[in-house]
Amino acid sequence: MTELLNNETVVDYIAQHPEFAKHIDVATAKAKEIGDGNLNLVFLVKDADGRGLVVKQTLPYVRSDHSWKVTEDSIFAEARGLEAADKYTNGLSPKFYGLDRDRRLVVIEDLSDWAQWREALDEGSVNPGAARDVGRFVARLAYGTSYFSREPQDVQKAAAESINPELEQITEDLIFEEPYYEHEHNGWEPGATDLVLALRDEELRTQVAKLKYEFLTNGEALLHGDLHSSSLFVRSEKNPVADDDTESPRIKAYDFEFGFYGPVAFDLGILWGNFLLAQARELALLADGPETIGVREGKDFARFDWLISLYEEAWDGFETEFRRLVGEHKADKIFTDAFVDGWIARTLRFAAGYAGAEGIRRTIGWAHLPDLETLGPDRKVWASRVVLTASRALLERFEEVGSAADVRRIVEESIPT
Ligand code: SR1
Ligand code: MG
Repeated sequence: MTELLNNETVVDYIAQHPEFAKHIDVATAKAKEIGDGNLNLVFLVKDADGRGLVVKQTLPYVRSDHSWKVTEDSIFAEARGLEAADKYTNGLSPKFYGLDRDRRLVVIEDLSDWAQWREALDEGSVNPGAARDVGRFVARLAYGTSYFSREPQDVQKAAAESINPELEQITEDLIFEEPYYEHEHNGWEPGATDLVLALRDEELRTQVAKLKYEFLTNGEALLHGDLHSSSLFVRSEKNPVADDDTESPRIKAYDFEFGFYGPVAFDLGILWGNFLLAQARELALLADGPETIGVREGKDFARFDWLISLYEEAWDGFETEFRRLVGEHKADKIFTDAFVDGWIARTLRFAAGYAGAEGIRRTIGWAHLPDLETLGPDRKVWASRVVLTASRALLERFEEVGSAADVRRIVEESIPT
């Protein structure tokens, strides 16, 4: 097991590594552990002038359950993802300063002027253009690491090097299995039990099986692998950007430890599933009781309308950017326009399905999130029911989806009123 750093030893560590120390004044640097994820320590190291860097070190266990052992090798996926994102996504990820293989850590740019998107959303933020940039991020990473831009042997070698079986297994279990069976990891408010038990039916399991099989077998591009709103930074009041500035990045994607060669739709679907959680939270906060969920009379639905527009904004960012890149250069001339159209349509359908799977697992599985957890018991039930109903509809109907507007419609139709 690698020796874990702490707030004191991490500064000594940086001081002994000139390639990292050059980014700050080590003599005045102080560190703080700021990690809130499950699998890593995250140290923000800042000097007296405010210059900083971040050290992320893998834990050999799940932070909240030390008996659950996890490989420390996920740091290699982290480094691989950071490197690829740095290379292909044009500023939509933090700068990567380096990997220390022995200490199982990476050092990256300090983004403490940015806000974690989930925290911002849970506080009621509106972030114009952020979803579009996440779509662009997915498109650039997908294009840059796949057969669309690279030679087959090159992709196959990269795919082989990117295997990440232990973390893939976590996703397989937590997203594609446990929520659909009785399992000790599951948990929900009693007021949602009818919807939870109804998920355990063969037809729905078959839909989930299609998504899981795609996840297991379609190694088409390097994925982020866990692209939810806590894996994204957005602009904050400390680093604002003008509304008409369409070039400066509005997001930075981080936390690449779940990365592997998989279906591009998975990243988009996880993102969409987290939009659904934010929408359900907003609906629950706007309602006075379960019977007034979605009732607009006397309420300000402006922010909800923005939240529900994010499926289309993210998709448009993805599709427009992907088509632009493929239009500039395709590595394989037999990838005709009709083939590209078909690939995009298929990616959309699977993304809709993955959004449903993410909505369900975040509501009743092991990894709940503050979006619903901080609502209080009544509102949590109302929001859970919205997420479960919409997610179920997405699982049942993902193969019919022909546009991001269809995804929005399926969700809207699931809101009780
Ligand atoms: C044990 S890890 C649980 C979850 O946290 C991560 O962010 C992934 O979403 C994973 O499923
Ligand atoms: Mg994470």
